[in-house]
Parts: sequence; structure tokens; C-alpha cells
Amino acid sequence: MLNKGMTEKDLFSFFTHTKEEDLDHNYILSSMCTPPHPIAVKAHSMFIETNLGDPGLFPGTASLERLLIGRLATLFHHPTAGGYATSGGTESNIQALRLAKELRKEITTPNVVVPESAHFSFKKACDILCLEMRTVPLNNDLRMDASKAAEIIDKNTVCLVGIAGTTEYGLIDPISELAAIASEQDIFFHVDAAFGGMVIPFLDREIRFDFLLPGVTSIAVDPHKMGLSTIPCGCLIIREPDMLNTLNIETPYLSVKQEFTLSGTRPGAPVAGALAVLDYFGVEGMRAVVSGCMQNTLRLIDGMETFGIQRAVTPDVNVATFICRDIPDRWKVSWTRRGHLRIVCMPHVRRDRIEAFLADIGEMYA
Ligand code: 0PR
Repeated sequence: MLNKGMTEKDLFSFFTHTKEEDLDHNYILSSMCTPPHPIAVKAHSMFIETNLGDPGLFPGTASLERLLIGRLATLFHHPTAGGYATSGGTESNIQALRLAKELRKEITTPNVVVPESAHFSFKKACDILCLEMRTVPLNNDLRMDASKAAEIIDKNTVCLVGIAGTTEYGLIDPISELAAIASEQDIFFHVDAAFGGMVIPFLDREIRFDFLLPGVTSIAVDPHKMGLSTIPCGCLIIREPDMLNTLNIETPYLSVKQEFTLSGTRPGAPVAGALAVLDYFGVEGMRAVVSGCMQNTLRLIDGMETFGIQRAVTPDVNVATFICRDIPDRWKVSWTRRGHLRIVCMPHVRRDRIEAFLADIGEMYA
């Protein structure tokens, strides 16, 4: 630590220079986050000091968390569902698995069944919770093979996981089939919709992935991805709110005497940010955001194919992947484990950015 403090001017001049080292969002095509909407920033700033870890001190902010969970529960067709705001998909997935394990604590060698395409947060969750992670191979279309999942499930399976909007290919697993298997075998079924949860409800095409399917027990959804909120804001939504109390531990000196969350101190600011965006846009506004991202995804795929760069799959959400070896240097893209070029058409990736990228690619491949 510095012995003598800096002036505000020197400090912020240092921060300004340092921030300039960050990449320019105009060239970021690899991220599942996007600059927050100004409405989210305004709400975030207003609640900057709030701590949902001690909700009795911030009853107003805590009521915003309940509103946010209620909005998402209704969006996912089960208004009485419960849940809470997490730090993102990783925490939501850890907590879903922790809950599933706790509900079946008589099982001494528990396993969870996840698709090969599962986000790496499930590996972290299984490590922490000492769960065996059983991986289900994908079909040719890169979606989870539900019949193989049924074969891999056994009497020690505490949780089945499906992905609604895979990280790498933007695909939705056969959630209806998986939900039916989970119902039949009475297994906790967690849907990881960290990315897709803020996209699928707003698509023109209706795709069932939520509590309308009786087998779905919990859903992870991240407002800090397609929900345009500030970071960090994820949500874990549980069909039966009381289930979460299974995770309660004593917190004797807080304003509440028990808590089921993973983090202790939890920021209220991004929760206000997430709710602000949902209420400012409404369903119609969110449909417009998602529709723009989907149109850009299709335009990108179309444009790439005119240069002979084929799509790897036709995505369900705004993630485009290609059979392509190289791209111009200044663009920040990512590459999947199978070696495909991956571009996430987030809200900041506007049409003019897609056209600029296509123009650069055109020069390289024409
Ligand atoms: N589940 C799914 C389906 C995800 O795609 C992700 C993250 C998670 C869970 C975990 O969410 P948190 O990272 O919020 O804990 N998907 C992105 C990824 O790993 C996250 C990301 C976002 C990565 C922005 C890079 C980036 O610039 O690719």
C-alpha cells in the first residue's frame, strides 16, 4: 500500500490509462456479456451500498430482489416459483447441485448427469460438492442425446442437467424429453439457461424449456448476459420456493437468522439494475432486443456463407459458429473445443459491426 495517498487527479489519470488497455467493445465478438443499459447503470449507482447478505438492514432492496425473482418466475410460466440473485451462472449451477445433493442425502455415492456441452461451472460444482460428474455424449446436431442420458442415470443420480442455450454453439438441449425422463424417474432436473433464459422467452418461435414442463425443478438465468444488467447478476429460480430452505444454515447475529445463499455479502446494486432493465423494456422491449440480435446472427451466417465459410450448426440463440481457420487480427473472437470459430451476437454487436467484420473477412477470403 502507498504510504501517502495520491491525488484524485493522479489516481483517475492512472485509471484512465489502464482502462485504455481493455479491448474496444466494437471489436469484441467473443463475449456473453455486453455493456449494461444506461438504465441499469443508473439503478445500480442508486443502490451501490446495499448488501442483500443482511436483508433486514435493506428491506427495500430485498423487496426488489423478490420482484426480480417474481418477474422471472412469471416469465418462466410459474409465478409462485422462488429463488434468489446469485453472482452468475456458476453460483446458480453450484447451488442447484448443492440443493439436489442435499435433498437426496441418503445417497452415499451421488452422481449428476450433464451433457458433454455443459459449461465448465459444472466441473467446479462437482469438485466442490464431491459429486461424480457423468457426461452424456451429444447427438450429431450437438444437442444432448436424451436416450443416452436415460441410460446413464442410475439409482445414485441426484441431478439431471440440460442446457437451454449452450455456451459454445447456442443450442437448446431436448428439454421436454429430459423433463419427461426426470419426472418419470423422480430426479431433480436443473436447466442451465444462464444465457438462453433471457433470449428464448422473447423469440418468435416458441420453445419449451421452463416450468411449463412439469419435470423442470430449477432454472439458472443470468441478467448480466442478455439481460443488459450490470455485472454480477445471475438468478437461480426454483419451482418450489420452500425447497431452498433445505440449504439453510444458522446466521445468529444477522438481521435474518438463517440463509440458504452461497455468498454472504451480496450486492443489491446489480439486482436493481436487472429489475430496472426488465421493467423499462417490458416484454415488447426485450423482444425487440432479442429480435435484433437474432437478425444479426442470421445476417452474419448468411454473409459468411457467401464467402464459402460454412456454419458449424444452425443455432437456436444468438451464437454463430463456423468452419473457419483464420480471421483478421483486430477482431476478438473465440474458438470452440471442436475448433470452430465462435461469435456471440450480443446487443453491442450491432449491424454495422457485423457488416464491418464481414467486409474484413471478405478481403481475407475473397
Ligand atoms: N452456464 C452457461 C450456459 C454459460 O454460458 C455460462 C458462462 C455459465 C453457466 C457461467 O456463468 P458465469 O460466468 O456468469 O458464472 N458463459 C460465458 C463463458 O464462459 C461467460 C463469459 C462471459 C465468458 C463473458 C467470457 C466473457 O467475455 O463463455
